[in-house]
Amino acid sequence: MMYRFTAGFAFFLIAAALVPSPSSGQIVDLCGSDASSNGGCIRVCPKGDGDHLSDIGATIYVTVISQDQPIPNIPAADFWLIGCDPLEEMVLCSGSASSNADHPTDQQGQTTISGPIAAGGCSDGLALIVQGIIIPDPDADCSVWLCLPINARSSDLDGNNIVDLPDLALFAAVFVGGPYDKCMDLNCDGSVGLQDLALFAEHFEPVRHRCL
Ligand SMILES: [Ca+2]
Ligand SMILES: [Ca+2]
Repeated sequence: MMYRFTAGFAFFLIAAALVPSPSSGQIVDLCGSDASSNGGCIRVCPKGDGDHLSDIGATIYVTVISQDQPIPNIPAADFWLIGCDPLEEMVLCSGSASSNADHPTDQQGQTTISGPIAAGGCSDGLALIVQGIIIPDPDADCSVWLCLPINARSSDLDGNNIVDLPDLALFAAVFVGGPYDKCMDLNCDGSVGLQDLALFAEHFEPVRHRCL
């Protein structure tokens, strides 16, 4: 599933970074923006009916800066989240609005992201994209992505954005004594047990849990 973010997607990110924002006429300053969250373990689902970030106390607070000036009026739909590590990817539902901001940026360039995330797969840490640009970490001289300490887990274990029998087979293989797999540890408590089975079952409805 790691290949769902392909070279084409990377090209899109690069191209977007070179284009001034249509909403503000400014280019987002990669090294001036910031985001924070208390972090936590969030259950995501392709249908977008998993946890809300606010439910787990992990609301993301964002400030978007360009040329040392805040950028107001960036549309809520211009924000979305991806997994920090492309090798263990959280697979977003294409076109979903479920990881967008709560509202456009205000006069201070600030907004929040507190809703659910429509996705499958698994990721330790989430990175934030604003208008096609991945926000870098200001505490690391912007040399790496800013990685928020939010671990995403989904019943869609194979990341094809459907929760169905192949996902159940993957879960069962670990549940009955297979080696620990953090992606099956749906409550992020360090083991795979009955609580994880219950969480898996909540979203095991093959027909309903496709991307919207
Ligand atoms: Ca699946
Ligand atoms: Ca667990």
